Amino acid sequence: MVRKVNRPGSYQDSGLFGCLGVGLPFALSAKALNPDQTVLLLSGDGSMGFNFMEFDTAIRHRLPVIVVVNNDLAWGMIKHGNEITFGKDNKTGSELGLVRYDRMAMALGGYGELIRDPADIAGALQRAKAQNVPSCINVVTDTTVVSPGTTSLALLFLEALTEHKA
Ligand SMILES: Cc1ncc(C[n+]2csc(CCOP(=O)(O)OP(=O)(O)O)c2C)c(N)n1
Repeated sequence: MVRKVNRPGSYQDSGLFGCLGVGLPFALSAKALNPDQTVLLLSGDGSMGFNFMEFDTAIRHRLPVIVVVNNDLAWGMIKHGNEITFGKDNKTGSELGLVRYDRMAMALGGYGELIRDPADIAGALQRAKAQNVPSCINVVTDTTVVSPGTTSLALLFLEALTEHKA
């Protein structure tokens, strides 16, 4: 994949292996380098759990990034991939329940909101920006939506599995 970088110091890459959890550390370095710009991180709920304590780093270093969690209550890619490959009942260990990252942000001294209605997202973002502290907008999303990337990967895997069995 070719990516266009518009100016020096404006691109971060975690490498080839889809390294979950890099979002928050990357957002902090982006904010440290660009203090006058708004830095917004979009993260999965599972990914958020990897390095959430970096929220404390954000508070200590006064790096007011805004984190939006797409909270589908699961390791979504794994859950949906397993359902496609092994059938609807096979989602062992991939459901996370509702983790209150918004409250965790507040407990550390940041700002947080739990959002269930998409109509409330814009207002929450404005409030987070006005607070000017690290913020977490925890958005509960539709747990049934499957990413097209997940579907194609799972179908490839299923094909390989079927060929192996044949
Ligand atoms: C460090 C690391 N561990 C495990 C994986 C395997 N993995 C790929 S996608 C995924 C689930 C991600 O869940 P979430 O962040 O909630 O995003 P969603 O798929 O629900 O959008 C996992 C565990 C990975 N890519 N990187």
